[in-house]
Amino acid sequence: MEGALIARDRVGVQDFVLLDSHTSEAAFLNNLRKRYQENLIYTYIGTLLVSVNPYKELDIYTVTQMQLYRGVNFFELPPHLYAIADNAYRVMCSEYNNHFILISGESGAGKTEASKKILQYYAVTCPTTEQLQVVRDRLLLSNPVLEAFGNAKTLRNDNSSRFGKYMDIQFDFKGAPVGGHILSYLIEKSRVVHQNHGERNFHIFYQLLEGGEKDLLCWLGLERNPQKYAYLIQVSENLAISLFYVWNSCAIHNTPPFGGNCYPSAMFQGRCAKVFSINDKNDWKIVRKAFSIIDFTEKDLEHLFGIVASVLHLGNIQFEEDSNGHAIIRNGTQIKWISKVLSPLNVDLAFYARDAVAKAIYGRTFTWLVNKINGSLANKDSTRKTVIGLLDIYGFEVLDTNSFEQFCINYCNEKLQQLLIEMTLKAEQEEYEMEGIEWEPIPYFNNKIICDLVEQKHKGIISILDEECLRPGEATDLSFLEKLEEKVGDHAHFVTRKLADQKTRKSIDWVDFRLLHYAGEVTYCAVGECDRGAALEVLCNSKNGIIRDCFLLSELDSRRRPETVATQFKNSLMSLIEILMSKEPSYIRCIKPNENKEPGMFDDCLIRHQVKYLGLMEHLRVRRAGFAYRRKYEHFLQRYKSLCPATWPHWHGPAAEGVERLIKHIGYKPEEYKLGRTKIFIRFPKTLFATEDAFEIRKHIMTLAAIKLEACWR
Ligand code: AD9
Ligand code: MG
Repeated sequence: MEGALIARDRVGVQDFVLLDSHTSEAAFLNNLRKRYQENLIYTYIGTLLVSVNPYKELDIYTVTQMQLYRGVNFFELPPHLYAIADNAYRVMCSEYNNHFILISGESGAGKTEASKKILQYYAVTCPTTEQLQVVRDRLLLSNPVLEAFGNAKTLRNDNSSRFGKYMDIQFDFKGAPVGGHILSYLIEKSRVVHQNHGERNFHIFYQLLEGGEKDLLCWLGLERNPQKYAYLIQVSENLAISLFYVWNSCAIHNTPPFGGNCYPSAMFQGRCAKVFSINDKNDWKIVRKAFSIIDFTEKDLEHLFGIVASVLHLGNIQFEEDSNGHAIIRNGTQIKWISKVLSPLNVDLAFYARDAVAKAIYGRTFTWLVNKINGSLANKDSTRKTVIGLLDIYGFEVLDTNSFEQFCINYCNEKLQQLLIEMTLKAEQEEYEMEGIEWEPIPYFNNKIICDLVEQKHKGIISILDEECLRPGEATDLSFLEKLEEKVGDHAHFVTRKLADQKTRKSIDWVDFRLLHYAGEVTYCAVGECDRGAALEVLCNSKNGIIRDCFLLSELDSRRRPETVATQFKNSLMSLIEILMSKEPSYIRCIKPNENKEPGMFDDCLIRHQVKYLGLMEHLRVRRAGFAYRRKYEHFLQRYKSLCPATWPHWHGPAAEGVERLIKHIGYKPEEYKLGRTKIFIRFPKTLFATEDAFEIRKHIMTLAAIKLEACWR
């Protein structure tokens, strides 16, 4: 990790490493609060950026500000996202390697805003040509489209990402952005058919109804009023299935996965079509424009909006019982295929299957959308490119009712916390050991134990879930819970509700279990999810091109046993971690200052909790106790060799010896550095700054000399 920092702020310190007092939590919070109250929302811990959501527009994201940070070592200016972005970019250009910026923090902490601001920074400051403007615009405009389909108002965040996103920005050898690629992770499909009170469905539904042109709505058979659509507002009659394993299993079974269990009765939808902070009408215009730039054809859009409308229509289908106990459609016969497909079911199951179809359609359409955007961002030329990846995932969340999706979201956050620990705390300490540098180990909480609890082969929760899915018809909520108890019951981070509510439990409580996550305790309950069901065949034969692409006939082959949802998610996270591990990291840790989305309000208790679980104190201790910078001998020598006559222009011996000569010549004091096996370790930022300044002056002199020489020759 390289870079350089110095305290230049008037308020507190801009790098926690420079706090005078010992590294107490109180001092840490004081500094964060003092700065936050002055609208200084960014502070460093070494090269890691801590950001506190201001919940108001600040004047620090202008083009002038961007230009200010461009090409400047980040110690020279107040801490900023742009400094992190610029540092990654500069190292990428000079060392020609790949980078990623991991943005983490809980729901509403400011991750998505940060990632958009970084993308804008690259769009404005990187070199470009007229031809490349198109790529730049597409990169930027992929955001409103994906947000329309993948974000929603939740209680915690009016624009909450309900999918995980990793975006690679590809740069050519001149440092111009020439393409991109997006990986998306598990969109929260259950939101399509159900939202908690005070929350909304995905933005696109409201945008289409509010902003959609009259003709378009007419063609889609939609009315403008969201209150008309069951999936957007009303008390739904759909079912919550108590089987935990159902979450996962239905990707592999074609039968509705229950029988004889008890269901909670009505579930309440969001009931909040209008949100003060959201202008659906305006957002619709932005999304429409974005579609045209990202190169969607009219046919694509026709199909896409057709799907959005179908989901709304689907939600309005009501069933009633005929004399045989079979479901028949109550309100109209216009969607005959639905009744044909669903009528062998009883009414409860028909509602369930209806919702399952709606979720499956939406989920797969989202994947189609990402692929389509990727097609338009793809760079076809085969010259080598370097990338900067931006990771913005859904933040850790604890809701009143936490289902499979929260389980996946929180597991994903555990994995990223683990990555950060591996790449910083653990890696840092191991590096000292490997390099033979004396070091007093700093204790820290390693959440690997929780990741293992979830993902370990044969023994982890996902494996147990999968096993249950192999026993359709036999597995029940109880058997699943008993399996969990048997296999992970005495794990320190696992508690079942059975133990907690011994007396009061009803059978439905039995599916509750609690995980003690790194960021807090979460009780998970089960809500069913059926991906497929009997309607699959109809969907495979649909006239809508997108639907046909999304539901392939080959899926009807019953010999194929696709992976369960949880296993798919686990595998996609594993490959994400692999992608990240192969790149140079930068970290942004976002903090949510209060639960009310209120500007200026610094809730000590809430922030202390985040500082704790994000491991910021441990990070600071490791940073303070250790060496601020380290560099491979070869790289250090290559960069600074012009500062010493013995190493300039070439040093022929081992790089380590060259570095020793070099630092002796420029006067490093013994307490300022240590020499490891392969790297030089520099304790204080100021030592590196001085060297960097000397290098800049030297470079300047050499350039002038070269110009003079050239003039003489002419
Ligand atoms: V979630 O896990 O997707 O639910 P995020 O992504 O961490 O969450 P988001 O970036 O969406 O949170 O920020 C939430 C809201 O805080 C935004 O909609 C803005 O209103 C507000 N916000 C966040 N960062 C900034 C900022 N730098 N300046 C001004 C901000 N407002
Ligand atoms: Mg977000």
